[in-house]
Amino acid sequence: MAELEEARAWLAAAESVAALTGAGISAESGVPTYRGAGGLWRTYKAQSLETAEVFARDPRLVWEWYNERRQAMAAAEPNAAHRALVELERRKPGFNLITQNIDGLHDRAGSARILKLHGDIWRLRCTACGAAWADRRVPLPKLPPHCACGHIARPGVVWFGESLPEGVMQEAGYRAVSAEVFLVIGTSAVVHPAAGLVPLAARAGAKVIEINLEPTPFSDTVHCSLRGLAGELLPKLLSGV
Ligand code: BJW
Ligand code: ZN
Repeated sequence: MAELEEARAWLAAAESVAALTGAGISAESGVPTYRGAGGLWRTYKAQSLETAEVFARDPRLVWEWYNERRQAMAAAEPNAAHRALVELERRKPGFNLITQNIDGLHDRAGSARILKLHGDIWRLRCTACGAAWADRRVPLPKLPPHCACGHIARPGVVWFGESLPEGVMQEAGYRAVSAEVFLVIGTSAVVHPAAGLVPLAARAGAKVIEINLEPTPFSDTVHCSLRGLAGELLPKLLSGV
């Protein structure tokens, strides 16, 4: 596969590498994606539970959904693609991982520097005082969970219409424009502002390498679009880099 060889050469020569990951990187661990075949949002019910409005109306209902997803994610193990990015971080000190995922599998694989654009399902945040904390209990003993101040806590994730965690997008933008090679792995690249990092990196001169089972809005314009499973292609791409 000449394309893969060329992409590997770009990676080998680069000091500054960044990756943007999406739900597809965790699909082989058994965590469902959002869109596409088998995606969570193929059912109307799931998507409608991931909004601030529904949470305000019925926090228990929303928490039941998140509690189920936490159980499924806790049972999942990081796969070869997560592990390949840990190895890349070890070999390239200038590597930066930007993820849209909330499942914590990059942390569990051992990646140390992770910019989480859409939060983390293993963190909770108070709806009143803004306190935030880690809670990995599965299942949560009482729904909805409460903050020490007495108010209801919400999942520490970002829903549509909400701002991304402060400073994280700015740093991700900086990493994208500083990268010589920008990997885009397992994301449909339709959710903004995350998707905007792809053209941002390209305009700043990065070689953009996409790995996805299906074409995305950027497949025709990236420098290299590899079609297949992240857990197979990523270790191949990074071997010997
Ligand atoms: C494989 C594979 C395998 C499968 N190997 N590949 C600019 C333009 C247009 C709209 C907007 C804009 N700026 C903001 C917006 C609005 C909105 C937005 O983007 N809307 C568009 C969808 C139309 N964005 C927001 O609201 C964001 N906030 C924001 O912009 O704040 C500023 C603001 C506030 C108020 C007003 C205006 C501006 C927030 C976005 C939050 C996203 N939240 C979610 C849910 C997280 C919580 C939860 O899970 O419960 O994040 S949505 C969901 O989508 C989740 C994901 O992180 C995100 C991206 O999905 P991802 O990762 O790409 O997954 P999939 O399923 O879409 O794709 C999987 C891919 O993998 C597929 O391509 C497969 O082919 C592939 N694949 N198996 C390789 N084995
Ligand atoms: Zn509180």
